[in-house]
Amino acid sequence: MERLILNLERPTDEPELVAAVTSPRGVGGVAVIQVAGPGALAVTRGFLKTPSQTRTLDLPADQLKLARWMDGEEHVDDVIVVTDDPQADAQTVCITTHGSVRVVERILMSLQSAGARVVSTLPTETAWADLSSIEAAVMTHLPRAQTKRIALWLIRQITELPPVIEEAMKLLLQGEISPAVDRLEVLMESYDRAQVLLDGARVVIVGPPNVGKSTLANRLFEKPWSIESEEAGTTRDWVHHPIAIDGIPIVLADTAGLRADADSIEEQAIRLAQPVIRSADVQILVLDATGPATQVREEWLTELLDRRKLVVVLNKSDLVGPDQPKLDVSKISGAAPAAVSALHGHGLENLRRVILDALFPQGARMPVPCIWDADHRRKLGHFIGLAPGQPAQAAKLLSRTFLGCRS
Ligand SMILES: Nc1nc2c(ncn2[C@@H]2O[C@H](COP(=O)(O)OP(=O)(O)O)[C@@H](O)[C@H]2O)c(=O)[nH]1
Ligand SMILES: [Mg+2]
Repeated sequence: MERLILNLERPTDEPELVAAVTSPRGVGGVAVIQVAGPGALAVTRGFLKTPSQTRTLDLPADQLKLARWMDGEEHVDDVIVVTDDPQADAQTVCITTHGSVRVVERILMSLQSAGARVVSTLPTETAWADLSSIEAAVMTHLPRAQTKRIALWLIRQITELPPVIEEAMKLLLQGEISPAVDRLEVLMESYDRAQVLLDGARVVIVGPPNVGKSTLANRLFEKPWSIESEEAGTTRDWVHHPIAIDGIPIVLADTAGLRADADSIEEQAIRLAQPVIRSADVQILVLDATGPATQVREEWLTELLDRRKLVVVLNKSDLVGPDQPKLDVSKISGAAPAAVSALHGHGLENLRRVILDALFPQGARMPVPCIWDADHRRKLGHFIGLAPGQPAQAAKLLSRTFLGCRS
């Protein structure tokens, strides 16, 4: 069986034939695949027949055509195709298919077998030739937006980014290098935040067995996706799903309880979860509010958890009487723990706020203006390097990259 290989990196700067799904991921009624680069039209046409299958399809510029996607004898799907300029060396061909994951994958496999490299997003320079570079970068990354708020934030960059670039250019031309560089560096720093907003922040729930991690995860998932049980050691794999808090996309993962006397399957689950826990943007450590302070093991704090991204949750707070002493977690975290009852759904609004505060400890949550495109970041870094020695050249390149129309 042929396999679809998704390339996330661009190895060369040479123009090349690439294909990408440019509609949002997931199951939808339709999906859009774009093929761009040298020979895009010829390669795509090799798979297209007229609906009656009698001949290969004629594709004039900018005309939508209904066609049959044939891979050898296999009728994969009926699709709608449009291309920009059939006479150009490189074209962009847009294929609208049915949304089934299998149909999309099958068409990508056809294209891959004909020499196209399948990538996660089209390189900005091969797509959207009639748009400005900033508009093209918005269009390229828009399918990554998982919430309406993120889509609107990205679209706002079209109007908010040019004034800062213009201001930096003006400063450069006036010889005010340092303030110009400061402005550009603020943009550079916004890149990592933009990736978190576009891909979803990674938040993981950890803690000892039976403290209510899965019950809490299900509350935050708003679906019973993780098994809750009185029996310790029930969660034997890590379960993750996308959620949104205040329009911020998050991939939330529930993990197996951390304990030393786990059986072999559980032990594997704990081991598999470790990289997920370590690389998370926020770690929610769930503890049993009625349990002893010894439920937290010293080695988690030294080996697994990171105090800078830790949120401590005292669950089962419904079982703590008003006169009972509170579990002291001051040794684990400087911040006050969030008291919740996952079972009864208490304290969740506060917890959601605490999670966002931990995700974005400083600066604007959704920076405007910002840089989100890898190519823009690379070029901006280069221009910052040029600024002290060749400010006029840096200003010219800034203008060409960010302000001009590309065709
Ligand atoms: N009283 C009370 N029980 C809870 C709460 N959260 C979870 N539980 C119970 O604790 C047990 C273990 O829950 P589970 O979510 O499976 O814990 P996990 O092993 O940490 O994932 C189950 O019987 C839950 O119903 C809570 O807030 N209050
Ligand atoms: Mg569990």
